[in-house]
Amino acid sequence: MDLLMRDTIAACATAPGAAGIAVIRISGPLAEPILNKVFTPRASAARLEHGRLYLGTLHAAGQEIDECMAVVMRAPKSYTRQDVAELQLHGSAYSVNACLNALFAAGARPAEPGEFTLRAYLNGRIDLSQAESVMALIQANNERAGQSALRQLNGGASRFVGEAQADLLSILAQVEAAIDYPEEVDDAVEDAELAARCRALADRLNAAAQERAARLVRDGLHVALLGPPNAGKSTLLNALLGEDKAIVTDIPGTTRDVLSGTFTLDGYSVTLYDTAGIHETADQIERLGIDRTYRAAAQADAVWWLQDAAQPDQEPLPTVLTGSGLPILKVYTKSDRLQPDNPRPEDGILVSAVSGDGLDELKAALKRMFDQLPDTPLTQQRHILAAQEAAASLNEAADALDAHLSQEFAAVHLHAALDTLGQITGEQTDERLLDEIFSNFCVGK
Ligand SMILES: Nc1nc2c(ncn2[C@@H]2O[C@H](COP(=O)(O)OP(=O)(O)OP(=O)(O)O)[C@@H](O)[C@H]2O)c(=O)[nH]1
Ligand SMILES: [Mg+2]
Repeated sequence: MDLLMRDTIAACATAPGAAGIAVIRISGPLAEPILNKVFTPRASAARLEHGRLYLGTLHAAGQEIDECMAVVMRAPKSYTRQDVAELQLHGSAYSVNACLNALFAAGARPAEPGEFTLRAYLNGRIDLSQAESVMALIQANNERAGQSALRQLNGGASRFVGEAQADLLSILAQVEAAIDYPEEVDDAVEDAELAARCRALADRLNAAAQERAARLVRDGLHVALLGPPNAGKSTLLNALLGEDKAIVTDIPGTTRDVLSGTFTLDGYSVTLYDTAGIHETADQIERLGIDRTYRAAAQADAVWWLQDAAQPDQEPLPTVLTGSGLPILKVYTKSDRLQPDNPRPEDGILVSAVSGDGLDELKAALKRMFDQLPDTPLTQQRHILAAQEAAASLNEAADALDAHLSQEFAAVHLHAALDTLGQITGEQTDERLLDEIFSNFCVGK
């Protein structure tokens, strides 16, 4: 990993494949001279103006490659805070490769994944949590995930961490004052008060580190559709997805493999898993399918137990499910086939994938799961783990204070908490961590 940033790097920032345009980025001290070697603006200009788009030609070794647009953004007013040049050319593999080769021949080197954003971070334009939010924003596939990444890009996580650090520093100052001037403080009163402040801050960090909420915002809700064969699992999956995804027949045991599909509800993404019907069977393939059903359930956030409303107790709800702690919703299917004198099940939702009855109720049940989610300032796994670790150190500091050990013990734990919080925004970091974070980026970002 290049932390010195003396090289000039170049990469295609748009996705590969035929497209209207592709954007190629160049960043580094030689960005402008390298651009000038491959690009000639149509209107002659002594020097390209900052931030202005020029139409011109792209050429290499005397041969024209493409007609394109180019812009120069001079340091520090650029994404990386270095000199940056961008080319917009036609999005063909030919144009992009020819352009990149021309840039490399002119002195640029290929950028590593995330290297532009790494430079923005190293130059202090954004902190580490903001750099990670760039990646989250690129990967967001639903409104909630996008909005949460944007809040983080605007410094949401950094602000929260900054406030926690300020609080922690004020506790630490008091602890260190007690170490330095023991004669001036009443130890017992002071210890109890400091311990309470440590615990309150630990609680705040733990409340912000809601793994489940963060994952649901990022990846959406995962619901496994389980039930006896022919209950109508595949039909319901198709109805909710609005597409003919799973095979439906009146033969029990149609579905063998787990099949999934995703739809968007109220800005959140919901992934449904259609599974093999659960029952006693000697059929080897079906048995393997049922094993997969249980594995899908174990990884889901909730299970819908589907049964034919006309014969609800055909297969008992498996005890492994009831004992799993997963939220289970009973769904009674094929309501369109119920006769007026049939009893209506009351401990679940009655639906018909054929008439569409009850589907809104199912969606409302999903929305309720989202509505219960707390609004958390931390949405990335790495930040959540760091916040939990800092909270644990704070509680250890509080324990030491409560036990009236020398305040130096508390100070050690408080310093550890401070370091851990600093990892979120990147004040405390090492090359390994940066490597791990930025290697997950795409090239060109
Ligand atoms: N009338 C009516 N028939 C339905 C409804 N849902 C499913 N069916 C029928 O019930 C039969 C079984 O449906 P599937 O969706 O294949 O059931 P499954 O639970 O996926 O079954 P397996 O994959 O075998 O476990 C098919 O003939 C469907 O057309 C419904 O809401 N109303
Ligand atoms: Mg099926």
